[in-house]
Amino acid sequence: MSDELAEVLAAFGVTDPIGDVAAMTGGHIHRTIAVEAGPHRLVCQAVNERIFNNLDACEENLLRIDDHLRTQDEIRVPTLRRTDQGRVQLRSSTGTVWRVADFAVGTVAGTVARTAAEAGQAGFAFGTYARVLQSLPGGPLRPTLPSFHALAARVARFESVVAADPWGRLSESRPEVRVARRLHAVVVPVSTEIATLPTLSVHNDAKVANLRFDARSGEARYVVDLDTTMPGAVLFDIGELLRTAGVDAPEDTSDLDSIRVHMDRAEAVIAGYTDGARAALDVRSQQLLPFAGPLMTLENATRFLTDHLEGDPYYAIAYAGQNLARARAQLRVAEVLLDARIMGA
Ligand code: GN1
Ligand code: MG
Repeated sequence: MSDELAEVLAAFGVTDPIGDVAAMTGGHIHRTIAVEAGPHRLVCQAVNERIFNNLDACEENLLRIDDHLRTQDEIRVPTLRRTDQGRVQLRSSTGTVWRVADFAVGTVAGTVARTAAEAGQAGFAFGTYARVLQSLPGGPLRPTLPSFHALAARVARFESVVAADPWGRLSESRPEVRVARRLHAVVVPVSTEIATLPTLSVHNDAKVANLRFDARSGEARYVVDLDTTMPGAVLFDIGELLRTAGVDAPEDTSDLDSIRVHMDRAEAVIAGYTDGARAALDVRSQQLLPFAGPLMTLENATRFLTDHLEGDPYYAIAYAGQNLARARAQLRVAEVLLDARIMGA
């Protein structure tokens, strides 16, 4: 591993001796490590190619986003190191694809929002990101994960896994399957309407954990995890923000009674987002807004439950049953967000 790291860092122009190496555990998909090398503090990411199997689309999008965001200073993204060939992804001699970025010194990772101010910051950051990307030269970004937020297709897949029950985990998951189906009946029809809204370049994974906050001021300064930035509806990002900033329970909490919507934070998310985007929502998005949080949350819950039933091939887990715990908690979050009928202030 350290030989591989040295090889990768050298290709990205860092030849100093490697010091501390520590795992960064926030994400569920890639393997990410913080590395010190001489004066450099770096974030090295081993790309999960099973999931991101269109590396060309990722490469092209990341280069375009990086080039464009460097022309302004309203919102930052981690500076990606480039090889001599100008690439941001490199396959090591052992076959893993790596990216290397400079660590955002003076910032801390987000988790969930704990105050309305923090929720507003999170909304503002992702709204600003979407607005700045509207002037991206060269046409729309490429879809890196096609049909990423197509709930109906996710539900079809879920039902086929329930029918096959390949790991014999259905019997322990029956209550969750029942709740998921009840929510699917309500939310899938709305999701097909949301799918007809205008698309622009949005983040598509706009959870608070994909932001980095200034350690002193609390300002949301960096948007991270850019590989799903591609055409999508603004409501995808607002919905994901409501899931993670309107509710403050950990994603896999077993304390379901602690899950409730903080309306002040939910309203701050929406106000922050539209401020950052410098645009009010269009009429149809405004009408569908109460479903944005339930849609994104139910999509996540359905994916977690599918993954549990399939033997956890997709999301990294820290303990047996974590995907079922995530599904159970997120189903409750979807219910409370649906009941809250969030319309914005
Ligand atoms: C994954 O990579 P990470 O942890 O930021 C997932 C999102 C889910 C999220 C749930 C490419 O995001 O879609 O909403 O977990 N990313 C991908 O926390 O599937
Ligand atoms: Mg992430």
